[in-house]
Amino acid sequence: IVGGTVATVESHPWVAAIFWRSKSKTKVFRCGGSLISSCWVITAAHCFPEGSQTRLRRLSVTLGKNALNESDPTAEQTFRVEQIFIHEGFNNSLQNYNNDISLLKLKEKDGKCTEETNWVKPVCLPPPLQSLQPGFTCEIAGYGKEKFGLWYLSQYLREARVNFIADDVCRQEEYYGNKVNNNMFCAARPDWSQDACQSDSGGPLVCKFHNRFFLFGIISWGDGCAKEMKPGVYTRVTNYNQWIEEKTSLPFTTAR
Ligand code: 4AZ
Repeated sequence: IVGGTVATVESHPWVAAIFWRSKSKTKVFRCGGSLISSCWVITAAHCFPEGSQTRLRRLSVTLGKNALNESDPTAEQTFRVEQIFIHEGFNNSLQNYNNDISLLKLKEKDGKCTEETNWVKPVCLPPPLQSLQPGFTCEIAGYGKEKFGLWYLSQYLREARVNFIADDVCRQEEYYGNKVNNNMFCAARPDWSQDACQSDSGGPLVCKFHNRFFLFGIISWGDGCAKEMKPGVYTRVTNYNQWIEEKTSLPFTTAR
């Protein structure tokens, strides 16, 4: 996160940290994610370049994490991954980030996955095709870089505010032209001071309605970070309600 502030996980209790156990047994941070129900975390597809060959036993997911390199047993809940679904339409050999969405099923421990606490709580999914007004302010959070090209990640969870940008604006040549399709949307600070950055990907863009947070975007890509006319690009979650229901067999979009 560029230009944001340190956040507590209590204010983003759905934030997931996805780790990969390297050959030398160290846990390497891979991506952010969001808890959408007790056993399911949603993230970006490009977090798994190995695709269907991803070795699940190397993955772990921690919820309730404030500091990336310290553990807090009171707040944190860590799980292995039982199943991974990478969107069938994701094909990054084209480097186009279309359908940049995936789901991780957490492996139960003693018959359950996450337990709701002050630090761990799922986010709501917005109704299908629910749109946002240009200029509407939402929040992003992650453990990613505070500046593009730095060699280290943030030590703490950080948050920033970005505004939804109209599709026709983001498709102008000076922005991203036809690189942005309907499965994506753009968001940025009007003064370009805050943005997601490297290793924030997979993490949440949430917007507040009627005092609840809804997951509208998954941090996906961008040209650099906090660069003028180069907004962050997010997976448009409202295009995927049916896909999510299909994979998780959970009804997310019935009346609430
Ligand atoms: C990345 O590499 C990345 N400024 C994520 C978001 C943005 C740029 C890069 C948006 O994970």
